[in-house]
Amino acid sequence: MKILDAEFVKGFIRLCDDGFKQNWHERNGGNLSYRIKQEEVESVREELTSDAPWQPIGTTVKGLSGECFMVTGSGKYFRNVILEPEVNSCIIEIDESGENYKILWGLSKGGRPTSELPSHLMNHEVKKAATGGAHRVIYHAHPTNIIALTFVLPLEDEVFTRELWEMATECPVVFPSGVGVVGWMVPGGREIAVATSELMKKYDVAIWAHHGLFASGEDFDLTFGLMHTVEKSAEILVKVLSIRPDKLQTITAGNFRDLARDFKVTLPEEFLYEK
Ligand code: 2HA
Ligand code: ZN
Repeated sequence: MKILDAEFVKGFIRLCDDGFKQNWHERNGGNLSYRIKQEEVESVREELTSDAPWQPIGTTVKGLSGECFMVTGSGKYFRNVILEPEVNSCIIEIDESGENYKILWGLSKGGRPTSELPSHLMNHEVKKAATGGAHRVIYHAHPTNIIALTFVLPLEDEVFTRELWEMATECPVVFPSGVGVVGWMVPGGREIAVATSELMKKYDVAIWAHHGLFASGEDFDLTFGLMHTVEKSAEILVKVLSIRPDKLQTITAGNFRDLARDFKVTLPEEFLYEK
């Protein structure tokens, strides 16, 4: 099969376009990676080449050795992925040691995989282990309202989770484990990758203060939907805080416990503190 005919490639491209249309990807902002299923790799094998050199990832992901990923390119624009996927994205393979990658397809006019490759791969490693292999997508975007909130709310998991949950009844059902927050750090390196992947052991969403958001999920719909839900909730909170600094009424801790019971989700008590 041709790579551009494969369902996973179509899903990857569609997410990039949807994200751009949401205004989450100014210039080259954001990046996306998908851990390709073995049968999907085989289905497009005719277009993969193995003569590119191994290059260092910048961290070690032993749990991903031999895996292949589709990833956006460093410095590439999300809005261009739909026009020229083979120029703006690539398929890479991880070596046995988990320390190097090799490009098998794409970036046809040159370039490297996303500058956030260490964070993407360390998140994949954690999520693969934590979900028995179910999670396959890691998505980083720059949604305006979540970023705005990182200037006015305490950078604490408990505060962000509770405030976002309160903004829409569906939120605790969509992200019942909550959201984690990383204080401001230099992006692109191993240090922020370690901090983010540590949070991903517990959460499917990690906020980077004054920068953006990472979301993890089983497929493109769930991962995009998670990003969308979190950012929509942040938008409501920004509007509420813009109208007045306090709420006249809200969803209470007791309401959340009732919701958890009826919707059969577990909501950790650490987020249901009395205010
Ligand atoms: O420019 O979003 O975090 C890509 C990024 C870096
Ligand atoms: Zn970014």
